[in-house]
Amino acid sequence: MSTVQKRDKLIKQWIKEAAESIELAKEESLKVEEKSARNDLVTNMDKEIEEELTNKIRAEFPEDRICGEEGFGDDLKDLKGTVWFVDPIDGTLNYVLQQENFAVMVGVYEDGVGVQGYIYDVCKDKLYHAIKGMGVYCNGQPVKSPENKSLSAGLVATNSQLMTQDQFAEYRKIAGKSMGVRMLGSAGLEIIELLKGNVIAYMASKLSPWDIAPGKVMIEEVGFKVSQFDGSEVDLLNRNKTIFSTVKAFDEIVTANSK
Ligand code: 2AM
Ligand code: CA
Ligand code: CA
Ligand code: CA
Repeated sequence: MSTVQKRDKLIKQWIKEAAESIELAKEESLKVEEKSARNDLVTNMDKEIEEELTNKIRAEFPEDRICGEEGFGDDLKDLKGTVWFVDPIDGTLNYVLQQENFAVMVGVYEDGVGVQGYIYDVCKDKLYHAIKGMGVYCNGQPVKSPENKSLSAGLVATNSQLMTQDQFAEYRKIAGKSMGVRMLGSAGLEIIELLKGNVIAYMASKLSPWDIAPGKVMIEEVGFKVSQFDGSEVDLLNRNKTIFSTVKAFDEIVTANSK
């Protein structure tokens, strides 16, 4: 079995185990803390799942390094070798307020190149994954490639800050050229919407490496684009203003932005 195949089997198993922990925790009361703001939350489950995942990765792949949201990973200064990106619960605010619309996400990169990406919609029991060069799958079934639609032909997904902060007024104009705006509150699930062809772009003002890395593998696998707002490459060591989109909409969004 190749290393990629071994990782694939284990990641799928570990993600399902994480979901089981989340299911079991439904019976207990969540411990919720604020991070950078009153709407930036972390729960005991975010921490427990990241700790479990990082322990499992380290036991099987001791040479690899980990970039995780809740601090159980390594302090990365570069992307050399094999790097795992772990977001234990993507959409924590949804997890706390809605008990749905959140995902467990894992990405694996080799020397900065995305090799494997996994996004598990826990409540819908849908595990999306991509292995570079092998297509995108949902629960093991190939996902049909989404259509390359233009900005004016589809819906645009975004995050709350783009809608509420004046510094992003330009993006509201771009969204205004689309058929309409949609917002789910989970970067991973927005990326799945793009893969399914339900939206033609997802624009978010402040995404971290673990928000971007798993979905980037999938979006690039279907030939779509991932970049910073100005069209430059995303930096997986820092936060990014990020666009995920069809090729047609990408050109329109970046051109509108550089005017
Ligand atoms: P999280 O739930 O893992 O923190 C919400 O718009 C989306 O943006 C979620 O995917 C969320 O991931 C992500 N996000 C990134 N930075 C955030 C922040 N500072 N506060 C809230 N959500 C953030
Ligand atoms: Ca968070
Ligand atoms: Ca996240
Ligand atoms: Ca998270």
